[in-house]
This record gives sequence, structure tokens and C-alpha cells, in this order.
Amino acid sequence: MSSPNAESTAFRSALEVIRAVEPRIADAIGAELADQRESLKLIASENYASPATLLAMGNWFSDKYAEGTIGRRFYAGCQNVDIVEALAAEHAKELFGAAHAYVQPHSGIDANLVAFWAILADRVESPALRRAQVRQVNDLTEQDWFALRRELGDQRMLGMSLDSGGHLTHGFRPNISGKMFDQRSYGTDPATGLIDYDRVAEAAREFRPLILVAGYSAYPRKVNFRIMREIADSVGATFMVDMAHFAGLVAGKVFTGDFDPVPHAHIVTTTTHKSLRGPRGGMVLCGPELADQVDRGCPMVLGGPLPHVMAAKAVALAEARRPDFADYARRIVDNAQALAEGLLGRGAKLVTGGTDNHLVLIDVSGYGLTGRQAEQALLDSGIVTNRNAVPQDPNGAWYTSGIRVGTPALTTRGLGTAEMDATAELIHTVLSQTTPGSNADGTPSKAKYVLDPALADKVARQATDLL
Ligand code: DSN
Repeated sequence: MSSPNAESTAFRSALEVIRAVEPRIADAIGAELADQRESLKLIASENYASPATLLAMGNWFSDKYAEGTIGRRFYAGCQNVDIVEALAAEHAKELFGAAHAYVQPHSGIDANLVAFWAILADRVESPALRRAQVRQVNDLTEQDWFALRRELGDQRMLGMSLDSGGHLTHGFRPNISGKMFDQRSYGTDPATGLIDYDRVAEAAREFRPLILVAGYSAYPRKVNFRIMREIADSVGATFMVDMAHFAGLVAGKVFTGDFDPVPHAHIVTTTTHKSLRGPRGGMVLCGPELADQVDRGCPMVLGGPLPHVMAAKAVALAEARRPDFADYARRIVDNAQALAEGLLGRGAKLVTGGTDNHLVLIDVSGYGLTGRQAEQALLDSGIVTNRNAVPQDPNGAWYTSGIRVGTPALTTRGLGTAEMDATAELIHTVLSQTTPGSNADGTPSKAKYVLDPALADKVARQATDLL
């Protein structure tokens, strides 16, 4: 392992090189480092990648075109990219026990798009889709597109509803998946906040989806993927899991057996930068039957691969294969549970009453606030979170009634359960001292809030002291 001094010298040197060309960018990078180091980073989807992972991205691979995949490129001279892509895929397969890994997707949305097109190509007979796969999508004529639409029809997707914690790429309107698929959602039990598998099975029987999607960005519990696979099989659906949020918990063997998606799903997608602690990017895992279609991701739906990011994925995946990553993953969950207990003990209302993963969803209506007001008040106090809808949220997806907090980043910083209790105290102090504000005409505002700036400053100092 490199020494902290070597790492600091490498980053300082890089900043000086950048400063000589555009000092404002060097300043912005420095300011971002300070922001991330001095506040409590509790956004459940963020983390701190290692210096080795970050450094693997700043190099000459950024200059190389490599459309296609290993050994089947549209460009010459890809021998080094082939090494990088093969190594990243090998680490991913070993880490997750997957038969096949495709490490090119640039993001989680891209990984899901690759998976959707692979499933469509596998399941739906479409000569137009075959044509699209052997030519650049940009070369398709308008007639090809009409044929594609006609042949693919309105295929059906069943996924978790957004306000229950599902993700917008699982068939919702703001994302292309909402246009590609006729979508229906399963929610959670209003009394417990938990997935009701009988209701999912009922929805699947009624709707007969081509794809059943499991995975979430704001559900604080484990999902039983064995049961979900049985439901998918009972209606002939392809079972897809988007494990972006909890990939680190799968890699670290916290989620095993029925809760490990890889042995149960036909196809698994993920990002690499959340609990997995890699570079910003995505990845697809699948069995041999979908591998060929998945490997057509670029140029079917992806732009040219980012070989420098694939290099960083290989480094991060190698790190996740070390024994200490399992300890890290365990501590993420211990910390989330300590944070949940600390909040509950101080009277906060939590969706599902707790957590068994890396995130906690606070229903801030218990403090008389919207999510937007709570998010900003916490930010003023050096606590970075994001607002999030709660099930059947009366404030909708913009203002919301929830605050989502997660522990992967603070666990990377070395904080433990005692600091999580102290963090719960800071969050509770801010939320209980914040009151809703009014608009200029005196009507209640869902965005404005009142918080004593001296209290916010005091909490921000206490937050920094925890780090
Ligand atoms: N934006 C990610 C999150 O915050 O959960 C999911 O895409």
C-alpha cells in the first residue's frame, strides 16, 4: 500500500499542474475537498474512493477510443484497454461470484439501459433490433425506428414504486425506461413499510411483466431475492436486480443467501461508486445466456468506453476483494443501526422503524418540517443529506417529507457507533430547533425555514469535531 505522504504529494502535484492552466478549476477542486472533509457526508449513495482508485482515472487511457468489447473493437490499438477491461471484469466476477461481468457502463442508468436492451433482444423476436445491433444506432433509418417500435411493442415492467424507495430508472416517466415500458409498481405495506411479497406475487400474476425489477435507492431493509425470483419464474418474467445502493454489502458478504441477488437474478446491475467505494460508473453481471447481448452495450446504448474509469474500477474491485472490505461492509450496517437507534431514542420517526442496510429514512413530518426544509437546515449545520419521499408522501417528490441518511462515507472515514450516536444527537438538535417559514404574503412555505444561525454554526463545529 502507498504511504499517505506519497498520496498527498501526488494530489498536490496534480493540482499545481491544473492551476498553471486554469486556477479556478484547481480552486474548485480544493474547495470540494474541504467541503467533503469538513462536513458530515451522510448522503446514502456517496462515499470516498481510495487515492489509488482516484489516481487510476487521471491518465492516458482517457485519450483512447475503444468502442466494442474485449477482442472485438471498432478501433485499432486497444491491446492495453483489453487488459484493463478484462482485469476489471475478472475482479467483478470473482468478487460477486458471477459468470459474466460487463464493466463499461458509465453510470447506473446506463447499466440499466444495457440490461433492458439485452433482455428485450433475448426475449422479443425483432429483426429491427437485430439490425440495430449490427449497425451504429445513429445509422438507423426512420423506418428502422418505426419497425423497432412496432416489433418491441409496449413490453411490461414491474418494479418498486418511487415513493416506496424504488428508482426512477425502473420504468418511471422522468427516465427513458418509463417510455420504453408499460410499467406498474409494487409498493410497501402501509402499516409496516415493508415489501409484502404476496402483494408482489399478486401484481405479477395480474400484470404478467416481461421484467420484474428488484432494487431500491431509499428502502432501509433487505430484500429476499429468492422469493422475488420465484415470483418472476411463476409468470415467466426475467428477474433483474439493481443493487447499486447495496453492492458493497453484497461484496462484503453482509447480504448472503436469500439476500445476495447474484445467484437468484437473471441479470444484476450496479453502480460502482456507492457502498462499493469505486469510481463513478456502472456495471452489469449476468449468466452466460445474456452475456452476448450485454456485451453489445456499446455502441447499442453506450458511448465509447471510458478506459481510465475501467482502470479505476479494476483497482476498486481489487480493494473490495481484500478481507478488510468485509469488515468495512459490516461496519456500514452497524453504523446505520446505531444511527437509527440514536434517532429513535430521541423521538424521531423512521420509515419501517429502523434499518438492516446502509440507510435510514427519517420521516421529518414528526418535526413539523418538509424534507426540503430539513435538508437545508441540516446543510447549514454541516450535515449533508438529501430529501426523499416517504411512502404515500403528502408533499410529493419535490418537497417530500423525508430525509435519507446513509453511512458508507462516514464509515470510510473511520467513524463508529459512538460517533453515530453523536451524529443522531446533532441531527435531532437541528431538526427539533428548526421551524417552518412563511412566504412574503404570509402563507406557509414548504421550502423556507427558521433556524438560529448561531446554533447552526455550533452544530457545524461539533460535526467537524467528529471527523
Ligand atoms: N442518485 C442515486 C441516489 O442518490 O440514490 C441513485 O441513482
